[in-house]
Amino acid sequence: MDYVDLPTAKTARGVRLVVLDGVPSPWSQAAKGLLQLGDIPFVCVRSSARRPEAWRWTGCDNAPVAVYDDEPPRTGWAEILALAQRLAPSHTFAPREATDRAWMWGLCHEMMSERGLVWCRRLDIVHRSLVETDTALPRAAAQYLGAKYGYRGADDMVHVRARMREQLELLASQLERRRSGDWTVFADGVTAVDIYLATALETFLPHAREDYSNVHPVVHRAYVDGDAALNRWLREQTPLVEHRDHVFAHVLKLPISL
Ligand SMILES: N[C@@H](CCC(=O)N[C@@H](CS)C(=O)NCC(=O)O)C(=O)O
Repeated sequence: MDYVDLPTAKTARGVRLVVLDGVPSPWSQAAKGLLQLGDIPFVCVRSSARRPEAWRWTGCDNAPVAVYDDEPPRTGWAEILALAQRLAPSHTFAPREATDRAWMWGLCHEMMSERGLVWCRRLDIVHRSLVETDTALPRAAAQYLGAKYGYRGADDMVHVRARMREQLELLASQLERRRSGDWTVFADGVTAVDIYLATALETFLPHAREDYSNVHPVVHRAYVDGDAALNRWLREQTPLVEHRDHVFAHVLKLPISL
């Protein structure tokens, strides 16, 4: 996977993926993982609120965004996954059996969509940074993310955190019940849910600091910081942790790429 500057990306063909600069955001990391999984050639362009030139190109003020040839930019995780499916039809990004497939899309939605697991985790980090601890994100960054992604204060956080716990329990129980006979969630091999799940868990139980050599220590610490009881429970969820390690061994690779 190559990182290119914006003028190079604009004149290239194929998939250009605008990704978040400096932060291993689960949306951007998963989009790269899906394209790698399908052996789809692509280049990445870094972007952020401090480097918004690529956002002006895509017309979307966040990342990832996938631009394929002259087609309209794809700005949502589900659209990006559908593009990967189209460009690598021989790879099974979603189970072949319809009930499993519907279930997989549902699990992905519970992680990636608005108020999905990683959205809730972002609000959790914002709340921790603004109200509960001085070791998370700098105040200005937390205020920016909070205003942009629907932070509504302490009362709402009770619901957000309950939902986050419920979503983690759902994913853990899905792994317990899996029938694949292998480490993947479904019997069809590595599907999109495996990639999303590993990148989501990384925001709660990140790999060691050495594996985050490209990442600002503040971001790693924000991922490490969390509710003590939830983190204790998560560390006991061996199938979740082992699943994440398999995905990194087979697809995503360490150190974290940015
Ligand atoms: N619509 C996107 C949402 C992605 C998203 O929430 N991106 C955030 C990740 S933290 C982002 O780019 N944040 C940086 C910013 O808003 O400045 C998707 O579904 O892929």
